[in-house]
Amino acid sequence: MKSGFVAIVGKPNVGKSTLLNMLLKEKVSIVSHKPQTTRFNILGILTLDDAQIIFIDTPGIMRKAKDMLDKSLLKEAFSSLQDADVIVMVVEPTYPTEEDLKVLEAVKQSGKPAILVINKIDTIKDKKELLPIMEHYAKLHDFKEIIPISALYQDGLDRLIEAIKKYLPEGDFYFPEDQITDKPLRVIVAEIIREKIYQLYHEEIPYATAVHVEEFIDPEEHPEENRKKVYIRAIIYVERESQKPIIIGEGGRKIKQLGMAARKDIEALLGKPVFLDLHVKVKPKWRRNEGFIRSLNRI
Ligand SMILES: Nc1nc2c(ncn2[C@@H]2O[C@H](COP(=O)(O)OP(=O)(O)OP(=O)(O)O)[C@@H](O)[C@H]2O)c(=O)[nH]1
Ligand SMILES: [Mg+2]
Repeated sequence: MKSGFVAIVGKPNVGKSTLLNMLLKEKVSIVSHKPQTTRFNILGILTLDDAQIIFIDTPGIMRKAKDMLDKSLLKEAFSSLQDADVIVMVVEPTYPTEEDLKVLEAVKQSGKPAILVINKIDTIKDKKELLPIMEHYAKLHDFKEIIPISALYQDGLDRLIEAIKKYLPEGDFYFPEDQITDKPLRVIVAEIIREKIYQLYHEEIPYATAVHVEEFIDPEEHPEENRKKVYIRAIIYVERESQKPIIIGEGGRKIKQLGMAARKDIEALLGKPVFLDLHVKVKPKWRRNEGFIRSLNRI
């Protein structure tokens, strides 16, 4: 038996979370077209016949931290390298940017076996363009393997899994075979709401928003509550009073749209009808508040 931890690292928006979901064939990590979607490390556990691969999806490593939230994202991403047995560094099919080089520096320093994944190859017409990029990366670091993939179109994923297995240590499974993530349901639900915020709102709003699930009552576990649906009360935190009406929208239309989109996904996840009760609160300068940031993924 082989088992171990595999950190998926890279600059923001390269497709780390997409890759995790596609490898697991389950959605455990949220995805958006905007950078800096993932805010904390999330485990995705893939149990095979002969191996358990525990992926760590991480926040994108950005060039410079502007506030406490950025610092916390970087801290999470770098800490995954300490925990990893194998590193999967994800890049786009281009020559390295400054951010890619910053990621590479951390990979080098970790001293761990690393596989380079060149993602989004569906976006390049002539696959020959990949060769000089692969050669360039091969000169920068002694990667165990360099594997071109398209996470979105599930191209090259089997090859990646086989490569990871080669470098995993021998050992017993860490998690029960049916467990797919370390995050409690409440955190996943808060993340689904945040994903819809990234999809529905623009500019600063997604970045100024945090979501916390305050109550989660499943009638199957609490028959005394006399409810028909799962009751979920979630707070959407914004930084300024002026952001509240933007979240709510004219006549409450925008938050209704948000609630409907999030509820659909949460119901699919739980397989039960849900009553989603959304509230908006102002938490001034929460992005500078370390304690608050930390509390968000520890419900
Ligand atoms: N064309 C194409 N797009 C992809 C592929 N993989 C991911 N994407 C897109 O890239 C964008 C970012 O994907 P994410 O998975 O959120 O990226 P991430 O690296 O987790 O981003 P952060 O969490 O912000 O660091 C989304 O719009 C994805 O649909 C791919 O193989 N091909
Ligand atoms: Mg992500």
